Amino acid sequence: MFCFQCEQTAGGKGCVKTGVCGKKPEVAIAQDKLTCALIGLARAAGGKSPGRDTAVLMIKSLFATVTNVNFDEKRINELIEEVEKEKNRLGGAENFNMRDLWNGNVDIVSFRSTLLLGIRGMAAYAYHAHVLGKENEEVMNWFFKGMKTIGEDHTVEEWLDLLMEFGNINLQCMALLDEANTSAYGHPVPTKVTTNVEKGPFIVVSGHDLHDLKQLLEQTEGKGINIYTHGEMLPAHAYPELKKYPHLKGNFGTAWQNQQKEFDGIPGAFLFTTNCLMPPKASYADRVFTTSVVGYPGLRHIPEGENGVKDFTPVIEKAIELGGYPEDMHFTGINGGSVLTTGFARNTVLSVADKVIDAVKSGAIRHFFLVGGCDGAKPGRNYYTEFVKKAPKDTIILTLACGKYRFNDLDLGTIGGLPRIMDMGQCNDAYSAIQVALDLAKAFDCTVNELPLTLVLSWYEQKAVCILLTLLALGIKNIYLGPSLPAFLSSNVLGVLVDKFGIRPITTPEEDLKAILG
Ligand code: FSO
Ligand code: SF4
Repeated sequence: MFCFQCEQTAGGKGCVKTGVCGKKPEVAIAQDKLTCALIGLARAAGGKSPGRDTAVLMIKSLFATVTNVNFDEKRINELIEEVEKEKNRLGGAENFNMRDLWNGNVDIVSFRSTLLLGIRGMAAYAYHAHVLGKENEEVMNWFFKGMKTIGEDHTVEEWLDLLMEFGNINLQCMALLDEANTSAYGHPVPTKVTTNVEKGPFIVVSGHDLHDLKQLLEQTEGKGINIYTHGEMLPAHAYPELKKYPHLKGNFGTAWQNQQKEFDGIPGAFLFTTNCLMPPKASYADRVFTTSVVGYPGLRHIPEGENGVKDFTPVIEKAIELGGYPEDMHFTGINGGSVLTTGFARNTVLSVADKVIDAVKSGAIRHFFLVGGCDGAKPGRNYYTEFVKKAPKDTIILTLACGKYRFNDLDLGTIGGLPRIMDMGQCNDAYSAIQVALDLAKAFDCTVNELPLTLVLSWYEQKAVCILLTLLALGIKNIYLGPSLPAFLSSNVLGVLVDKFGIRPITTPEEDLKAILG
């Protein structure tokens, strides 16, 4: 096997014996085979979507190769079979040669991998939008164009153009998902979320799929079962159409990499709607359920029925059987706080834009930091906690995705009524952050690069790759990136990104703050 798609890849180079994430070699090989078959499918389709069902198969299959999503060889093989069948229906084409996927000229492999991994990330977002009934032809077409092009030769300039074109398409895809989420559940509003768990049966919902959460909330209504969010599901509490359910009680646990410790011995059921699933320990595997593209051998899977309707009865029965805690339990975030605030998506922030602009003009707000991205297990990720703690009192921290669990239980006070930490949502809500930055730039009559704003990003998996490419396509410069740089960037490709965009690896919070604030 060979896999270097995520930040925790073995030795910072590549997983070759088995995945650090728990992915077995046979699964990695099946995922490569699936990828090569998808290139074949894109070829057979002539580099554009031949229709809705084929496009959904494309995005579902790509999503199944994202880190911590599907560990089930059988399910990957089923997808390969479906893809082959569809490819032949379209007249057939050669698959990409598996040997060439990660081998060859290092710079070409680097460009190819960067585009492929970005496409995998975007597939997750397109899939979430699709389950809410939102699809965009241009985005769907680009999956086929992108996958076809991955199997072809290009010059360095062409690869760079493709990456920028992809970044712009991913912006459209994130816009689509934003529209899907807000039209289904309303615009997020600032919401305080407890980390405590009440007595009685409960279900913890993880991942990014709001539609699954909504269905579960409906099916548990009035049954005496409480629902808690986990990880990237936290921002769900802020959507009016989800927060209206009184049994959506709070948030359980911290970021994904702590699940094996935090789930151990818990008397509740767990539902994984998307990444990030870790191999479950025997002590709690009986209460973990997967749905959608998520899979793990031996875990119970909730399939999709007619029109996307799911029957969560097995999860509900498990929660009732386990019974929950006999009394209310007190839990905290990693800094000891027990209240998390979320819901500062674009609508909320832009509704107080005048206040923000005045505060910047008067000097009350000196700088904004977007400290966002994924969390992970490496000790170096403490940088982000320290960075936020050490950021001067006249600065605001915008955040999104699961990296915020490093600091979202801190109370850093307010500036002119605005909280100093504002959680904009999930990783896909990078779209919200982009809209806020673009609007502020308009108000100040400057470019985003001229705003008193610095992006300090943490990456882990492929959704972070597609977001980064979108930021670069928008011309955003001088992004700080950590905790380590992607193994799939060769030194030449990295050199190009550094020259063109001023991307810089994080150093220490003190040094970086000094460099940014002068
Ligand atoms: Fe985290 Fe996992 Fe949202 Fe990622 S849960 S690491 S960027 O999948 O997707 O933030
Ligand atoms: Fe290794 Fe990451 Fe690939 Fe898992 S997803 S096999 S940890 S590089």
